[in-house]
Amino acid sequence: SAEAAGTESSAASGDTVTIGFAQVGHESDWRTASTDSCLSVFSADNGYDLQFVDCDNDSAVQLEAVRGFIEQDVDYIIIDPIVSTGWDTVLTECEEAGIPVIVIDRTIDDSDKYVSWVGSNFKTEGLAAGEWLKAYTDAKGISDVNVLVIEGSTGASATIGRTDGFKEIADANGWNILDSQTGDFTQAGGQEVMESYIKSYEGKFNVVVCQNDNEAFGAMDAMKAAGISYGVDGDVILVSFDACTAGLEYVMSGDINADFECNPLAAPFVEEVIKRLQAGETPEKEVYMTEHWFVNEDVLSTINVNGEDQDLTVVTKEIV
Ligand code: GYE
Repeated sequence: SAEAAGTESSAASGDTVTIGFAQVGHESDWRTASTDSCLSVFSADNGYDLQFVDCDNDSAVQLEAVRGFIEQDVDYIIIDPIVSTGWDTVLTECEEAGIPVIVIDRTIDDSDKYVSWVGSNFKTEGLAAGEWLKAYTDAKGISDVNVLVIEGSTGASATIGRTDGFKEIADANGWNILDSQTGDFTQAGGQEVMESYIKSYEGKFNVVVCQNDNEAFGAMDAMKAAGISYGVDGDVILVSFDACTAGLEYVMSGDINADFECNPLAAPFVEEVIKRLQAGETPEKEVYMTEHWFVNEDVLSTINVNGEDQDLTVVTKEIV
């Protein structure tokens, strides 16, 4: 396009910076927050021309979007990789075109042909959920721990990390993971998986771990419909990840026992990376964002994760 043709000199001279962003999709509240953050930081008012593509959780669409950005000769490409593999070829194409790639949120396993990654440590989130559950069940005198896991989208590094971290603690403590199936990070997926779990395991489980809040909302609907109580006053301990606003409200009401935050607001950090590149500097290869862990009950104030004591934030009154 005419606009794209002018980008090389305009970026250098401080005029409009053109960015292509290949977003995962629109599956969750977390995703909406991530998209909103990018749209507001990389706005026309701030001097950006943002080409935004919602890839609808389809890896083929995402690769095509990146190739489209190369064709438009954008100044920078931002990718939130739906899956962690299959990236080396297209990232080589970006490199050959001289377009710096910034990866956000989910990670890439099979290539390091990007300048920076900004996101969270998903394995630490999974470990934290496990350490919290260990301390909580100990404190409550629950020795028989029977867990159902509702996983995120298959092949996503967020799913892989949360699964690995939690499983490490589960194995170390001899917990019984009855089943672990994908709910695709959606509310409908969480509900569907929970409905089928209830058919197979009713009366046999006392913990449900959902790998994001939207799945937890769906799981709550399924348990409610089946007359199964959950949360701080219920029979089933409910653990979630993301800590989006609605998730925290459920922590506050006691429906979700513990929620492990994943920060969706990467865009300001990405802008820093871009500013450094614009200035001819080398940005950090990895940027980790700060996160908190939220619980309803004051049973524990800290948990030890990766050898360090970390605070838990108790949410019993409006803090969101
Ligand atoms: O947890 C989930 C979203 O990649 C960390 O994707 C992200 C995950 C997030 O759909 O809600």
